[in-house]
Amino acid sequence: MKFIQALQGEPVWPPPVWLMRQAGRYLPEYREVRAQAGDFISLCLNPALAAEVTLQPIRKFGFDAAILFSDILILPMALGQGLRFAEGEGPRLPPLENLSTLRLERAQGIYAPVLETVRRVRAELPEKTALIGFAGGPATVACYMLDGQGGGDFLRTRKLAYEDPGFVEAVLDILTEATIAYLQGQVDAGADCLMLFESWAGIFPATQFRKFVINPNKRIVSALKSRNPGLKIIGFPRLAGLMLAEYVRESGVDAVGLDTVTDIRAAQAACPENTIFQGNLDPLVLRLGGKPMEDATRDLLEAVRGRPHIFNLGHGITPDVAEANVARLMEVIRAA
Ligand code: 1CP
Repeated sequence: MKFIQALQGEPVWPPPVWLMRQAGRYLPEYREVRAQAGDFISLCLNPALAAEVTLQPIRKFGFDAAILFSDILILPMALGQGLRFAEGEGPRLPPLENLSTLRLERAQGIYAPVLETVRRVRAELPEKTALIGFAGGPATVACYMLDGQGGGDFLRTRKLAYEDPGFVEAVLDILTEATIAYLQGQVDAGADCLMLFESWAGIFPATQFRKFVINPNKRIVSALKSRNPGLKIIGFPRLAGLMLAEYVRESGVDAVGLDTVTDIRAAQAACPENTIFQGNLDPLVLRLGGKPMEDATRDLLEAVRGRPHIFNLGHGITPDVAEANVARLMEVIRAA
């Protein structure tokens, strides 16, 4: 697997590639299965359909890795928090008031279908294609649990971080334990490596970033690595800014996803010598295609030549992307 070789530090060339949200609404075959499933949560909890949409982009574009089709909010749902996806608006949860709502011991039974999806996908994937299991980072998942919706403001979470840090830390503790068990379940079911999505890491000031982002990520990484020798874990502390290097040093992740705004050369200079990066093409150039996409892709390839790297976007692919642009992107990378 080229993807795992790169994570082991081999400068595989051209670099292995996958795209965040590679299964999704830009694909007509995804929209068809999504309609068949009814709603998004039913799709996530239907192993046959979730496995199908995980495999669709691999068949069409030959990415080097598949990512389990699920969502970071399946875990809080499994812990007992209500969850629905408002059409066109994203997730809604009843903002968490009380820890006693959360039931760690019941979660496994509720997310069991997701682990079955992992088993099915691994059985059907080509041997050379890696399967990425994932969870949200505890801080990011807590943002949705405490505010009840996404978008990036998370005012209640940010206020609680000052006014009732004990409550926030107790939520993070529960999430950290639950995430370790959930990700271990994915490894046991056949995931070849793992990714932790800390998509909202960048909303916290430095002292809170250390407590709420770095510490829980470090606990998850060390628990999983000690139980699974050789397991590779990718972190994605989005919008971490100058906290990126500390995150990489302290968390113990093997590779780090870069968001769109981060200059990869600056990240290379700031992080430890052997850091492996994943990213970070602007999702907008994938939508634009043509010269903007090809120039930006070649620039990024130039910046990573001779190093182990995992080619990806800086954030998820948007539903308005033309499939032909994705196919062309693959040609440009493979011709590097
Ligand atoms: O209408 C639809 O079909 C639902 C759109 C959708 C999809 C395709 C959502 C709702 N989630 C997903 C799948 C998903 N989410 C995957 C699957 C695999 C793949 O990448 O192909 C993954 C890994 C995620 C992870 C996820 N969910 C993150 C972290 C990555 C990121 O985008 O930063 C986050 C923040 C979520 C929450 C979420 N789920 C869905 C939406 C629209 C959102 C974001 C809400 C917000 O704006 O805050």
